[in-house]
Amino acid sequence: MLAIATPIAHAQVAEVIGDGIIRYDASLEARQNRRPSIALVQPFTAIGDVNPDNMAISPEYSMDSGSGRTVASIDIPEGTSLYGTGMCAGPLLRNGFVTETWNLDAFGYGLGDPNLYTSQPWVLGVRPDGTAFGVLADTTYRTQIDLRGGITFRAEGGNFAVIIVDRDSPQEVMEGLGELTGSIAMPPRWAVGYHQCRYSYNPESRVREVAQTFRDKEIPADVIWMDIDYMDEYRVFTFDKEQFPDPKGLNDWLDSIGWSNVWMIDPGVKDEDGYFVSDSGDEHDVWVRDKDGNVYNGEVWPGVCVFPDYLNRDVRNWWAGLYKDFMSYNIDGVWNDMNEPAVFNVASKTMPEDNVHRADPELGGTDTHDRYHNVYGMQMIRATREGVMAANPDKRPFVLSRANYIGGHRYGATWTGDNSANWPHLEMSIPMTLNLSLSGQPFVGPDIGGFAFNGDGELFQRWIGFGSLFPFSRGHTAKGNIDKEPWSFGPEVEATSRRALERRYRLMPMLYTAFHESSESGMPIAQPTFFADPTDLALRSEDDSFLLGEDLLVVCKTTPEMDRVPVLPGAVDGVEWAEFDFPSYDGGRDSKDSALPQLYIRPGSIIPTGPVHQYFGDRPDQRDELTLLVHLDANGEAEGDLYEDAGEGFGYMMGEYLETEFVASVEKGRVVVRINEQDGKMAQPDRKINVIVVGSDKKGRFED
Ligand code: NBV
Repeated sequence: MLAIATPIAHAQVAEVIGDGIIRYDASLEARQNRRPSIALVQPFTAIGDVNPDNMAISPEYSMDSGSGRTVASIDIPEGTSLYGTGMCAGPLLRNGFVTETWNLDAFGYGLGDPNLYTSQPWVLGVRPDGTAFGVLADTTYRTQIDLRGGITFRAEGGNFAVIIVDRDSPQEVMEGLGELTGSIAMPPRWAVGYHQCRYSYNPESRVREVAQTFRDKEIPADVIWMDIDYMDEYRVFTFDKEQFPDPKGLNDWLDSIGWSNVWMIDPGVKDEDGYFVSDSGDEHDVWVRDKDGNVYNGEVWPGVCVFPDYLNRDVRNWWAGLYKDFMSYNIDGVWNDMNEPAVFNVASKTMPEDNVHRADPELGGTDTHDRYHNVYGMQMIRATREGVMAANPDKRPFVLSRANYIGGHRYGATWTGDNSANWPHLEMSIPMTLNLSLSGQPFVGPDIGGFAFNGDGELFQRWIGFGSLFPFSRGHTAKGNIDKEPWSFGPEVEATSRRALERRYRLMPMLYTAFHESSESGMPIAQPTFFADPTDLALRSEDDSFLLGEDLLVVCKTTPEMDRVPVLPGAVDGVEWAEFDFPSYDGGRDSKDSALPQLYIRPGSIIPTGPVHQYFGDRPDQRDELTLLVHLDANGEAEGDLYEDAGEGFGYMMGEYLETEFVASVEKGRVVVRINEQDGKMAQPDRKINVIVVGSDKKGRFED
């Protein structure tokens, strides 16, 4: 049928809700009846009115009579580059693509699939002059994002607000998104380390074997993961008595050799009398119901299941309460999988859209699944996080979620789901990580090595080479596949993997500082290369490199032949970005390795680095040594920040941290680094501070 768009001419209304942030509604009536936002940190009230006709970037609302969807079209200046749109399998630059928000168990996904595991109805636009804007379609309903000419959102569920952030740079727009949707909490420091997973490490002797091998081989890693097979026949919050007879003993032992642990919990609860989660859920009336008011049943791993209605506060409290006992097994972190929610043996792969959620009034009140589908996973991890925090009030929570919605970064990290062990997926994992970062989820990364299929050693070493520098860095693989630990492909791949992970751990001071920066401002941790110079059009579609924080450029090799030439940011006032690698460190072995990405440092920056360590806490004083990498700008100056705290607990919220700004200048032909400013109550450690000058043969030193 021909779709006819009927314009709602000039009826739209606009209000200022922040600095350079305007919220539009289709009409005054639409504004008055606007549904509560689940994306935003708070409802935001108007701080001023504007005339939408005068705005450079504004939506035109219409109705698509064919599909019944509400349409918001945004004209964009010619030459604007578009990014974001959440989790999308394909290149960084999103112009010309059409995607849809509808969380899906997308095992085996591939290039160009319209919808994957998470929903972020947000587009970042960068104009040719480097100024930028972001557009949020503030709806949880299924929404098509059409970037074939301008930006068009076509949403089910009637009217929705469009929020536009218009600022001078893409970085400032990302800060605007942070103001709107909040930022991540500081994770425990162990979660910023490397994670090792597989589906599954079982029985527990295998967990011990893998964990011990990392330590024996001195390959840095912090976290080992227990996938679904630890459970008693997939019943959540239980343990298989034969394979995992003593989970607390296992976790205690892991602790003793420096490992943190993460255990999986799915939303599908086996519908079974006598099983405590099922019985307790029945008693508290927590399950999602079908259109006729009966408890909804769907099949997942344990067989016929019931599903908690996380949209409801009482249900979230009930779910959170389940973590009290669970966490007492000395569990550190929780992985919520299958929370789109995935349902087996149905064409939709999820629950019926006319199922009913008894949502809190603040979330929108009782309504059907089509409205709440995209936030089911987000509300699940919200409840999980609350439970984990209540069980361990002195520890920072770590939760990983497969499904999510824009704003869900407030509750947990996300990964890019069930990718495949092949070159196109390796390549895609960079732009996927970046577009999710640009959609407000900074704590993100792919399954390193690829989940589905085996792949070979070459693929693995290339992937861990740069995957070790993603904000969330985890190796994983599916059941039935070959082993994919760093040593599984022989000594050469093992050596490359060790070097890759040693780099991550050496860069930890700057990586942790980037997490802090993100937690303050919403700034992505992995940033697209064009952030180095948003006016340089040549960088706009660079897929093979990324920035870690602002100052470190990671240039990856994503084809088997290593034959692609990436576009690098140009010189800054005549000074090039300087290539750097850590000097040899173990008996003369050089860390230079052609499978590893090249690292470049921005002119004018100071990057704090530390010694190689095997895990968080393996040195008596983690902050006992600091090496500052200095690359001077054209004026012979450089600066950089370092954020430090205990890496655990909430003391940092009470000022127990140390933020240091270093500055470098040239004095009598030598580079001298000094502390310019310091903030926080944490004592300055008594440590040696080395200075390495990069891109010049000048010598450098630190002076108090
Ligand atoms: O729990 C098993 C897997 C898990 O390893 C993977 O990471 C998730 O994305 N899970 C999906 C369910 C089965 C996948 C075939």
